[in-house]
Amino acid sequence: MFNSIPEHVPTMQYFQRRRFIKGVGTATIGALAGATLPLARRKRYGLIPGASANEAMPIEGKDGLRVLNDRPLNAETPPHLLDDEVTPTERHFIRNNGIVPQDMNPDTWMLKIEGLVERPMSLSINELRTRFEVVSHRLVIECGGNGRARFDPPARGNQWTLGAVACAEWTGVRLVDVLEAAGIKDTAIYTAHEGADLHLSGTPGKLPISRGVPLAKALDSYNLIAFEMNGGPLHPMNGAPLRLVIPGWPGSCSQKWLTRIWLRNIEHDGPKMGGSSYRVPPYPVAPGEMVPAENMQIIHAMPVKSLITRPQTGQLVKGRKLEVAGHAWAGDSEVSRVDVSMDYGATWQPADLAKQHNPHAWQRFSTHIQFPNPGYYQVWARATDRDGLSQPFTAAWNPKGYLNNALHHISVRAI
Ligand SMILES: Nc1nc2c(c(=O)[nH]1)N[C@H]1C(S)=C(S)[C@@H](COP(=O)(O)O)O[C@H]1N2
Ligand SMILES: [Mo]
Repeated sequence: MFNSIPEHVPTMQYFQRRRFIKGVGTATIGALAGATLPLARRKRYGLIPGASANEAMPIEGKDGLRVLNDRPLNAETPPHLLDDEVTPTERHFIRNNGIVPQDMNPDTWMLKIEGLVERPMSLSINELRTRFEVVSHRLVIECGGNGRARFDPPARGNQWTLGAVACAEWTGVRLVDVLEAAGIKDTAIYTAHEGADLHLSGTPGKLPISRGVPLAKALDSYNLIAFEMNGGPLHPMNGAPLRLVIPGWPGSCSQKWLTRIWLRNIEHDGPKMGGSSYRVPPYPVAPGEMVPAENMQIIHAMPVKSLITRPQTGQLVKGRKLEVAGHAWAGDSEVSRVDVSMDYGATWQPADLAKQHNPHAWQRFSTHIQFPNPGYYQVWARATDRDGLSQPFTAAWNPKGYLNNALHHISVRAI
């Protein structure tokens, strides 16, 4: 049995009222044509019914996302639509592992804080708002599998290219404040996160994903229990009405539809914590090499990376001068420089790089390029973090295709 999108989930009109939608006609067609999806299924996963194949397959409240999979719904944002410093809600990617919950009512939503705490708590969203300081931060969420499509031999899973990343402004309370109010016991070493979505099998009580982080990471004051996204409600597909945002680490740590956090005295062993999920070999392996699951290690911070968001690849450049811009980010660290090349890395020129708006926000880079001759060029960008680590030309292959932070480039023709 699958759940349908319930009545009280914010509707299309709701998003239009809030100007979250720029018009469904501007959305691009995904890998799947709208016509190939049965109506009931489209509705169930938040896709707008009635979209014809030659128009688009828009997702309610989203604009221009490319759908990779509709069950569960997974959709990424093309780089040129990620040009904003703060990613608009309608352009925040979607990565679902299970069946989205039926009930997303913020008035009745409860969050439990349990496990190795002195005072277990059960809190409504209103209690979170009134008992704790409410803060807003711009925070990067990037799926650990972003870039998977570029691995050879291919790795199984959603074939994300570049767009499973976003930096929205999230509002909520600090995870650390809530944990401290509950009283962290000395024996606690790891968090465990649970949400209200259901395993794809539909088995009651079976979770599709439940991840956690070591206590030291959980205490980072930029982790939020968030109830607002860009000053509005969370999009239903981004975890409404309550989610964790654990920036800098794989997006999977940021539990959506958050119902329970419990503290444990072991590394959390929930679904997608073991085997090859969000884990990589601790030593270099050859492309395609078998790695025993017990050798794999949990991914911690995401590596330094950049994305060119302006211009869109394929641009015709008149006058041979081009402004190139984008964002760079570096897990728990900070980006200290971005360089750009138009000759396949033979020479590099430094780009202007903005300071972090707050820790864990991505940083804007921009520069002007002067092409010496008319012709075809690839423009490459390379970010370096404050420890001197740069993006590689090729990311190390690993069985599930995680952590692909290889250099991004666009192609242009100068005339
Ligand atoms: N409850 C729940 N939380 C979840 C997921 C999920 O399937 N269920 N997916 C995770 C993964 S793998 C990622 S990358 C992020 C994506 O967040 P987004 O869909 O808001 O972009 O949510 C994480 N939180
Ligand atoms: Mo993810």
